[in-house]
Amino acid sequence: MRSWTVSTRSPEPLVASRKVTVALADLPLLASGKVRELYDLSDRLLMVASDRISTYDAVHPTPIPDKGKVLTGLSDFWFEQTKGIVANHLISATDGVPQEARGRALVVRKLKMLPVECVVRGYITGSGWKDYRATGAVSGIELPKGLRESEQLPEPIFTPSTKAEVGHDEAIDFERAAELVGDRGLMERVRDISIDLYSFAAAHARERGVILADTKFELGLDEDGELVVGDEVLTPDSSRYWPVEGYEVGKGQPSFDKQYVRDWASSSGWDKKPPAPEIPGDVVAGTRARYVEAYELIVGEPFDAWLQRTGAATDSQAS
Ligand code: PZK
Repeated sequence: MRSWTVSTRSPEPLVASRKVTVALADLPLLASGKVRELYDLSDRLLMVASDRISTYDAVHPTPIPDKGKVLTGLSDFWFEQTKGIVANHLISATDGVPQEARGRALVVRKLKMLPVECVVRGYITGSGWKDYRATGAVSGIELPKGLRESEQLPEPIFTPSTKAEVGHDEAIDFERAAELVGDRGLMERVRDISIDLYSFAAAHARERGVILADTKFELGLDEDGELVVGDEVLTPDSSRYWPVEGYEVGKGQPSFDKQYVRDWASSSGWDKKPPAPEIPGDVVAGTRARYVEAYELIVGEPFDAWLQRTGAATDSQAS
């Protein structure tokens, strides 16, 4: 009896490989959020960040040029910086990314996502401030009395929430999060990893003149059952970044990226209910500059380096 060895994975391709143009429009859309889309690449996913911006939970009809590329570049940077803390879902910002999406998209691994949002707060603000004022606690964690709005907490706290399909995520305590995940030991690891990620990023940001007030992670399990951080990480859309300059306890802080839009919106007469209005050109330009500034401060290189590295179309390629 002869036995045959059949190689299913030859070390070299039998024919020269060629670039296959994949159009975004031809990919199956797996999920879409207010400002991003997730496409199915069969064994992987393509996460695409748009230039859309939301304020007061409403998406404006006016895009902010390059916002999606800035957020994707920041996410890529943080994935690289934090891979020693926890594995992440990033595969590539180039291989498998369609030309039209270069710079604004990442090819990522498919995960089994945990059914909770992993929020970490280093400062008391937003819904955390609201809950603290009402109850003295956030997500079941009792906080010191007498905290003032935007004050730094004695240590970062893990304040999970549920993933709401529509409307706002609901704050839950650790025990409820453990129930939803179905494994208390796993949830303890998720909490500790989330706090480590926040602490690392907050220290990095603070050295560059930016306060990372809070952030939200989404973790999942890979095919080997290993914990992996997915989604976008430590972007201005998943985090509150405040400029150190002008930081003042006792009041709400201006957002690093969206404050021009919020200030303009507040003075525009808009009732802050959908539909959101068009944003004037000068406000768009100022906001784009803030996003690019955030990238350059945090990553420490020109934003153009990201565009070059990913083969993103530049103005000179416009047709
Ligand atoms: C996944 N979302 C949220 C919704 C988005 C993102 N690596 C992964 N594996 C499986 N599922 C997801 C991920 C990630 N990340 C993430 N929904 C599913 C979401 C809409 C648009 F870009």
